[in-house]
Amino acid sequence: MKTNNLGYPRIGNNRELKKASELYWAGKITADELLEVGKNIRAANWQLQAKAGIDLIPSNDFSFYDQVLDLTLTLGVIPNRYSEIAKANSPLDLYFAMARGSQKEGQDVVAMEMTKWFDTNYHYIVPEFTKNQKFELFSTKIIKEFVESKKLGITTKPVLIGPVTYLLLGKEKEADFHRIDLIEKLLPVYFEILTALQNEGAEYIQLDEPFLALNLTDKERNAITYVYNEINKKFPALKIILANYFDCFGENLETVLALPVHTLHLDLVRCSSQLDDILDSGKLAGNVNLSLGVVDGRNIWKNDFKKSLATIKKATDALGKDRILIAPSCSLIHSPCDLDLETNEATLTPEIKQWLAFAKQKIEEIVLLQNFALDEISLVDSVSFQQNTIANKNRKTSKLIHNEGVKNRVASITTGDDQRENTFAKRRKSQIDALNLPLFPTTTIGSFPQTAEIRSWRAKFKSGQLTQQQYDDLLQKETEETIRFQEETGIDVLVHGEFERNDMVEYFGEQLDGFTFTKNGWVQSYGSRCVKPPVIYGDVSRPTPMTVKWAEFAQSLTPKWVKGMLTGPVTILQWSFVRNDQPHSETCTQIALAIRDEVVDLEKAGIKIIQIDEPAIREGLPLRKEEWANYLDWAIKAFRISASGVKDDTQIHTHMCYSEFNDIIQNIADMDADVITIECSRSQMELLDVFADFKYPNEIGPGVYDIHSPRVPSRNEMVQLLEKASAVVPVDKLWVNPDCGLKTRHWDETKKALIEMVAAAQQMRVAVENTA
Ligand code: THG
Ligand code: ZN
Repeated sequence: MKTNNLGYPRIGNNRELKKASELYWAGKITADELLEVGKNIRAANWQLQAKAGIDLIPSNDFSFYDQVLDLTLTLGVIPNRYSEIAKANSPLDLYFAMARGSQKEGQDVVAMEMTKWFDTNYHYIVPEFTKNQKFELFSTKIIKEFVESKKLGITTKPVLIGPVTYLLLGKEKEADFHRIDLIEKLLPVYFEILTALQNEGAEYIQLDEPFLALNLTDKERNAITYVYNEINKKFPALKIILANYFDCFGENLETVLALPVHTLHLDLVRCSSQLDDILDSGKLAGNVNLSLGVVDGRNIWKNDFKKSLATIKKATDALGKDRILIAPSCSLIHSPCDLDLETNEATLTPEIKQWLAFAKQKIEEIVLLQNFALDEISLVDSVSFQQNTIANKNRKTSKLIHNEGVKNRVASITTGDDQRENTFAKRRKSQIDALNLPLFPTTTIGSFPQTAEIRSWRAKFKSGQLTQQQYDDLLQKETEETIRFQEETGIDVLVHGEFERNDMVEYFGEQLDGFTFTKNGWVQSYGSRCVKPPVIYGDVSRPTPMTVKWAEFAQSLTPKWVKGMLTGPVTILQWSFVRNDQPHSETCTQIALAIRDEVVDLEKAGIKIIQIDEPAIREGLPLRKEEWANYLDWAIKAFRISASGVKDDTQIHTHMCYSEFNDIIQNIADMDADVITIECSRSQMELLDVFADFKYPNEIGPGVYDIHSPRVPSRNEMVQLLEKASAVVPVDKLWVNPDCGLKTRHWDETKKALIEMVAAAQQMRVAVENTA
């Protein structure tokens, strides 16, 4: 029996990688200094796992930006628009230009698209394929990192995304072909990589194929069979671990069971029935091992040893101990680094802390489970086992968790609670009269730059160096300046800027009962950007209004409309660590009621336009289609409950990013928001076609520029995008806004871009008036 880890967080215990990357991009440290930070993190991670007793320690799980982009560079899948940059720069700078775009003289190029990694809050850079796509071994990162680990005396298990999943993660940039057809051209480069690794002494290779958790076409499934048979033919001695995670194999199981691989990894957290399915099928070949993903890689709850040991026993009874590996359910990049760093008992009480495990603790759990399963430590004598049993029992019975008032309110929701009083057509008339907005109304998604200065105020306030009054004064000044900037720029619907907020989910979590939060529980979201998800441990309620004070203050400064800004229930749920002792639907409904109260309070305070962001609705969609209807039913209902307490002439907006809407457009329409703003610019308004084809009934603001890149767009680019949009959406239903919030941008870029954006909207108004 071996212990097997699938991936370890690469951001560093104190976000060293984030800090170094951002310094490098700002020109403040050299490439060598950045590379050194990466090397130190890798060494620390390998050594931690080796010391803990992990047998199969991953390498190539490190990345300076994203593991999919790493593979894109490895395979030489470099879109043509970067060819000048490739000639003139180091591979590292080429890599960052692909991730972030570039605005250097003569190298003005947009970034590659970014999208959600399955149903997580991690984002990857989308590979772009052409019909005659060539593949070549362009970067040898994976081989170098393997050699680097060997030099430290640790023979690691290189990890890479499998060829089928790699192709499916990408998109076609030309018509008339499907990317899966590239498989035969792609495979030889994988062979080159495997050959090099084998020559360097690699014994195990982990190939991640999480697309096996999705509904595949026959062609895609056949590609799996083809790939793993070819690999086995060429590399009979390599021990291939085929990793699937985030859901069951489903109807792909039969295909998977016929594959000549060394080990299958199962996510038994997301799909607890998988082990029985495999054992009962009797179709597992006698030489295939199982890696049991029993420790949740995506949540922060302590493992339940009793339960895991029962699962492990079932597997060892059937297959023998030698054929079993103990593992986390998926890579630990979705977990924060180390619970030991949470030393502030005021934020995370000892009672709650005893229920939790972060990446380092999960590694320890995996080794303990192995020891228990091998009878190397007797359960009765083990303090760790006793503590684990007690912690899990305490959590079930804790008074912190249950609130009868909340449970009763959820139980008494009736039909009508999730419906606005009148139809959109009726509401629209009232809103046109009440709001008096021009054609192509301009707005932003909510946040304005969170400068280092603002973050430093918050840090000082939290550590007691600033009083509440001093902190509020600083924030008020910043808010007022932002209102003035928007007025001067001619934006129609203003926002207050969200300077009081750390993160759009964390901020609400901090104010809601049933939530707690960490000091250092960072998880990578994309590139250098991290989030610190709140922990939902109990029944959720809103003790007092959360945003009304700031919305009211901002509205008092200006005669223009100021939008109230809230995060929706599904997104709060999706971007938190959620309790696993009741259905997500129940928790989500509790949050929806809290947000509903806030919406009603904003309306009472005179706020006429209220945005309830739901960027995570799409990512929460189950991976397997069979489960979609149930999810969409409760998720859409939760949004509607949050939005339906207001009068006709209060305008409800929502916002979504990186979403593929094709398959859920009906459900998005069912949300019945008066206005939806969506990410659109990186895909050149491609996304909007779905809304157009569907004849989406309500108003839409397709993002006209990409805020994830520091590049400032030109007025013309935005006019062109708006013209594209006008061709498919009635002009009186179009809004003009950036793709997303501006909190990651600097003020100079933001100002330039918004001035251009307003000019673009004005140009569109003139054009429409001239044709009228
Ligand atoms: N919050 C949360 N999840 C998200 C987003 C968010 N997922 C999708 C999308 N937005 C991802 N984008 C971002 C954008 C900015 C940041 C994180 C994710 C960000 N993080 C700060 C950083 O890394 O410097 C840290 C935040 C802080 O200082 O409090 O800016 O918006 N939950
Ligand atoms: Zn967004």
